[in-house]
Amino acid sequence: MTSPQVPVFVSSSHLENWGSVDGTASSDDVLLTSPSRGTSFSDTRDHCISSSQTDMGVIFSKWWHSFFHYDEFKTIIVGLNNAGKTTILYKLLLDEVVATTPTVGGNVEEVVYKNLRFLMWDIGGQESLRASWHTYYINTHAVIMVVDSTDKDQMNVTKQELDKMLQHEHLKKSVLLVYANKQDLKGAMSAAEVSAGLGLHNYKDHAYHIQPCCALTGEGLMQGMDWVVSKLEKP
Ligand SMILES: Nc1nc2c(ncn2[C@@H]2O[C@H](COP(=O)(O)OP(=O)(O)OP(=O)(O)O)[C@@H](O)[C@H]2O)c(=O)[nH]1
Ligand SMILES: [Mg+2]
Repeated sequence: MTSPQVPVFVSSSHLENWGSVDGTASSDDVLLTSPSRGTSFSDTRDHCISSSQTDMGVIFSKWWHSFFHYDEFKTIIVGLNNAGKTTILYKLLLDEVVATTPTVGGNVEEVVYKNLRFLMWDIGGQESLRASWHTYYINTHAVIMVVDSTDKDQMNVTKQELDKMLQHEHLKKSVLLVYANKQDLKGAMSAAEVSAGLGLHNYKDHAYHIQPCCALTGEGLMQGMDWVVSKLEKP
């Protein structure tokens, strides 16, 4: 396995986690608007970065952005619970595997990759949260759907969620990247099998790409992002 390419620059300036403390997923936990920038984590976070790191990130990011201007692209990371969304988000952001717990609400981070700024919304995939996914769709440039490639039993559920999503008017112009995750595990479906299971060839109105990956090693993650960049730079 080759080691993953590290993003050109990552910023931890825009770190926030939202959700309830008791772990009970509820649509009331979901914010309709972007959380304010630079807020330090609350105790509900499912990974650890100190607030001083966050403050330093804010200062550095402001300085950085005073010299360089980036376009910003909104990206939502969706998929069933346990698919690996949060692991992928923080692997992209920090190039580290963080310990996760099921996300209640979500995480939002800013990742700069190849001079493009991505505001990435990682949305909890528990069943009770899926009904609220649509509240995040507005102004989305890219949808990243993460699939646990070992979870054959739930492919149909994932397909139904994807069908529903892509019919939503706010996602009409979004590009779709599917990460066929957990390729390191025995019995994982290949990208072609995941693609067939999701019926991706039926999506005539969306540019899509399926990328096999392993969030733990990072293998495949950058290739997926390269495709997103190519589509957003030259639609
Ligand atoms: N073997 C293996 N495990 C992975 C991989 N990606 C994620 N995991 C593990 O899968 C579990 C779930 O990962 P999360 O990132 O929390 O999943 P999630 O999609 O954010 O789940 P929700 O927040 O509940 O929606 C964790 O134990 C991860 O370490 C992978 O590529 N390979
Ligand atoms: Mg999560």
